[in-house]
Amino acid sequence: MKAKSDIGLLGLAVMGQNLVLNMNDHGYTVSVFNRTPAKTRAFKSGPAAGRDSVIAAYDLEEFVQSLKQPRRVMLMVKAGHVVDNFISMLVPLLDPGDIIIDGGNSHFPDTTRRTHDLAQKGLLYIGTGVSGGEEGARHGPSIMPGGNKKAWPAVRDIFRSIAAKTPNGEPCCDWIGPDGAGHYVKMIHNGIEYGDMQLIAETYHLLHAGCGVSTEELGAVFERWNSGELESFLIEITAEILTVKDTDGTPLVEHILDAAGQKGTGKWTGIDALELGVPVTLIVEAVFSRALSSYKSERQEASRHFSAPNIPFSGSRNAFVEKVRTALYAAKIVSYAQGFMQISAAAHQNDWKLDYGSIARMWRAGCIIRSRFLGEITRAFEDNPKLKNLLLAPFFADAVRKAAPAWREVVIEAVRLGIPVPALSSALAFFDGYRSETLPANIVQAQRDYFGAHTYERTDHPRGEFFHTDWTGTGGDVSAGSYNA
Ligand code: 2AM
Repeated sequence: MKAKSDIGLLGLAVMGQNLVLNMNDHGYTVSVFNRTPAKTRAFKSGPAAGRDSVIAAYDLEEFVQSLKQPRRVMLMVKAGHVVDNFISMLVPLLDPGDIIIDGGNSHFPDTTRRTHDLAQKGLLYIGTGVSGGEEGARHGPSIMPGGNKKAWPAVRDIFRSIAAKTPNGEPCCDWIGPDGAGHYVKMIHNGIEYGDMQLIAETYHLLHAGCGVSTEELGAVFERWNSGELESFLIEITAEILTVKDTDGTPLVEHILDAAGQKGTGKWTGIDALELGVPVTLIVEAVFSRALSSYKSERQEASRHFSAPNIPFSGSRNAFVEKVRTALYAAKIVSYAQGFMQISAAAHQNDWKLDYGSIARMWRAGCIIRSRFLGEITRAFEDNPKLKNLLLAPFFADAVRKAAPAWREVVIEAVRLGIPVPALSSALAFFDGYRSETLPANIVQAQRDYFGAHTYERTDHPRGEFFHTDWTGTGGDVSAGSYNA
């Protein structure tokens, strides 16, 4: 067969199928292959029917041979060993300079390993985050590629043409960085998504269960919020979700069991944050909130032992709704500030040079966390590429300063009513910690030195000088080794 396809896509689950159709819509000839041939057949005669430039292959060698050189093979298969298996089957069929792209939800250390292993074999590897679900894949996802930069010129045009576009028309796809940087940024995206979802859920809970605002009214509230600074895909779909009725005419959400599932990218973000020592409290709270929700039967039992404080909400509901909106906005700023702190720490650790403004631009459209707010984040990093923390950017500093009083009131009210707001309140605790010149870590250091001779630094001596005290008069003056977390 004469090689004629611009790219080959391997893995025809719905994301893979939709990416093929999207690429084909943009003028690219695409070869397709799937482990189960029946799915390839069904795709070719179904969604891809009538598309001569979608070429079905039923043999891996035939698939590879159908591609123009340098060959571009994109894997859209289950993350984990399936990716490694396909890579090892592809390697003997490819030539030096050919490119393998993994567009699945791979864990970034795997992508780093594969990039290096394949470079040794003369092959170029890209691990790319693809976000936006089925709809995004079909009509414009956010694409976050990283790995071997030598491969970028060969895939740049395809990726940027199929990617979502910002309101200014810029593609939500650019080169992220080496190794697993693309999958890393996708992982943080998913972690932030957990945080955003949890924050929205908390505002719903507080206003509904705490203040008695009906689900229908809340649908209208979220719709209103979506026309302001909170404008985002997640607020938009929440507004819509709240209006959907069950067969009996009552809101469907009120019949959905309150036990949240998770696939693991939020957990990866949390584990990585702990490894790096970055206080990404909000994402971790969101992961733990899902975990706590899954203790449904135990919670039912506990609810019989402990009742909520019997203090009804008093005050103006409308005014409180606006305060909750403000609190949500402030907490969201903290969440993104934490997410970028984590990306920055990883960049430092791995020696990646990342463009934070460009990352925010890639999330501006196409993906689940797309929002108006991300445009401001891009602007903040463009105004000051050396920005230490998003919270210190004038725009966000000003926004948080203005929001803080309402945010505090909301958390106080939630605590008073007994409505859990772990993300809203931990974001506030983080903010108060971050803005405090003095924290009680002196006590922690004294305790560590007392029981373990871990030493401490002094406020009246230069950093790096360590002291040990014989606190009880009975210890020695030998100190233990220490490190700063
Ligand atoms: P399938 O259609 O043959 O199941 C998403 O699940 C994609 O990954 C599908 O294309 C699926 O192929 C593929 N996949 C999942 N597990 C696989 C495995 N163990 N080996 C090969 N392909 C697999």
